[in-house]
Amino acid sequence: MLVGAPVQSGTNRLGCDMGPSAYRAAGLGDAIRDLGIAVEDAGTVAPESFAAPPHPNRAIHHLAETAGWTLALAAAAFRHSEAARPIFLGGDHSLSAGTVAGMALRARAEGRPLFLLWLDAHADLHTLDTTTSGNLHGVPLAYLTGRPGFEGYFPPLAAALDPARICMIGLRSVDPAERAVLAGGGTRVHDMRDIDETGIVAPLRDFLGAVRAADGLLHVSLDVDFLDPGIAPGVGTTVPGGATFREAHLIMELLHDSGLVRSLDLVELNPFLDERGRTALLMTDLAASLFGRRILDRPTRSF
Ligand code: NNH
Ligand code: MN
Ligand code: MN
Ligand code: MN
Repeated sequence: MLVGAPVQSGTNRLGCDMGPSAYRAAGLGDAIRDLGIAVEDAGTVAPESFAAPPHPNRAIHHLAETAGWTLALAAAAFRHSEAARPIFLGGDHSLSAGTVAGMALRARAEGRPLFLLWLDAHADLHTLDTTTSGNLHGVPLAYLTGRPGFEGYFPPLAAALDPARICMIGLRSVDPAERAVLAGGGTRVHDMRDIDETGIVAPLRDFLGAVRAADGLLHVSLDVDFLDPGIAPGVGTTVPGGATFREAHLIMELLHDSGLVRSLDLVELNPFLDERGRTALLMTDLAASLFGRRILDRPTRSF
């Protein structure tokens, strides 16, 4: 199920709202249909209205609008995950505050724990009080894990995520306030140095093993800037030293083989900054790998 989430309010680089159109133009629906999977397009979500008071942190912009998207996307994620595996076409990363909140409700309805794989150069762990950029694509994980300071400004969180059920891979730009939170432990954190040293397979296999052992439901949030800017230029926050083409595909292939993924965010694509659609096409191919496209048939390994 494709769900358009043209969220733009979480960043000041305009263009993310064109993301859903770019994925449709890149043929995402057909790429997955070609794998023998029925794909419906649920169209595009619209934000709810949300009355947020002005926040004392004057750097913050578009707070009420982002909170309204969070409300709408949580409902959409819950609804579209009942009988299908939704792919949320972003849209900047603030949209995950909504999609993951909705998936947490879905997990609770099924009596299973929600696990989250966060593929990103950034930790997105700022609170409304610590963000200095004021860009709310930098806060979804703080909101989702129930860190303080969101009350009254964002929709109340029905089910906060346990940090121990989050795995981050790809980090290479972490702000001091986020570093302090990560140092507190709990979350599985693999920065690019870890990946250089151990490769991508070992940490992912460990995490998938934990998801399987807990009979968990897995949501994957893929930020374009997880990828190296040399292969994925269509994003506002490029950071050198990102995942390679094969590292990214291998993650998707292993995720497919695990059979554990229930929902996927494709976030931060900025078609205005892309080169002839190559980033949209790469993200489309990565989604296809996650849904089962493979180079050769091989026995499925389980985790
Ligand atoms: N940490 C920075 C901020 O809060 C950058 C966040 N930007 C992202 N996150 N693209 O994935 O402004
Ligand atoms: Mn604006
Ligand atoms: Mn992000
Ligand atoms: Mn990022």
